[in-house]
Amino acid sequence: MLSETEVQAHHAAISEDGFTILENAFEPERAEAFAKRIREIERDTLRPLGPDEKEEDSSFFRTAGLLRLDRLFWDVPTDPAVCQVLDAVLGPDFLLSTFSGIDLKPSGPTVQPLHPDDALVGVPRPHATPIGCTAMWVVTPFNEGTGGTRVLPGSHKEPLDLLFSQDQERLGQTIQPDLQPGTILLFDHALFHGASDNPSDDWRLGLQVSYHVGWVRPYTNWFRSIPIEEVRAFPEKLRDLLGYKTYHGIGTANAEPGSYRESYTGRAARDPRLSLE
Ligand SMILES: O=C(O)CCC(=O)C(=O)O
Repeated sequence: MLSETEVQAHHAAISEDGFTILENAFEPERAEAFAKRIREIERDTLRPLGPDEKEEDSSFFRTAGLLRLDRLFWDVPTDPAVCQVLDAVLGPDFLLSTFSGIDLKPSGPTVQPLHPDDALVGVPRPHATPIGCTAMWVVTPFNEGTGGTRVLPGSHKEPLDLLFSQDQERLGQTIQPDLQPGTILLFDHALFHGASDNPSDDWRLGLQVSYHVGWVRPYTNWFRSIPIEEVRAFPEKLRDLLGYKTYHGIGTANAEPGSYRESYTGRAARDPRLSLE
């Protein structure tokens, strides 16, 4: 647990810089256990390449469905220190938005463009209050030599246009913190950030744990209140309204747990609708 002073310091850093770093947030032994288990899942579940797909088309393996795949991951989203800071930043009853492993391939020019995680949230920047935060759990070393996450301090308060501008001076202020396994990088979704090239010979693994404010939700929880057997009989448009569809292709419609390839240059095609088979 963090002291009240520590919570306030992390909250102030997120407000001011858009991110904070929780050092020694989890034991190196846990990092090793996460790495071992994710690599096993990758080996056992990685989706085969499609007919027109090449291995080099992908930048990393994403492992989704961790909560169903192993109890080992159950106490990741509920980490007490992260939740203390999120209570302060996002307010009560924040929700888990997504949770997956990101295993960046070695020796690859895979640089991911800087981006905010809430680009499709249709409210003006800077947001009056943060809408979501991502906790990046550092499982293997993150630094310039391994493709560690880059962040542009203070960019959560700047317009989206900055990303498309030629303002090399401002964009050049992007930093790539040197983070040891056991560290958590916690940032406002509005912050410009991104993975980087991984010039090393090793895979770079992080757990991406993303949350959003509690008020981003339908008033009625349709997934709980209407059994899936009944949803199957509904017309497609009605199912879409209940949430069985992505938003502009964003959001994982396919809830299948396991590992799949993703590319930073061309996002892997996702089903716009959840299969109700
Ligand atoms: O893997 C990273 O370092 C960052 C990943 C990221 O920002 C994303 O997938 O949106």
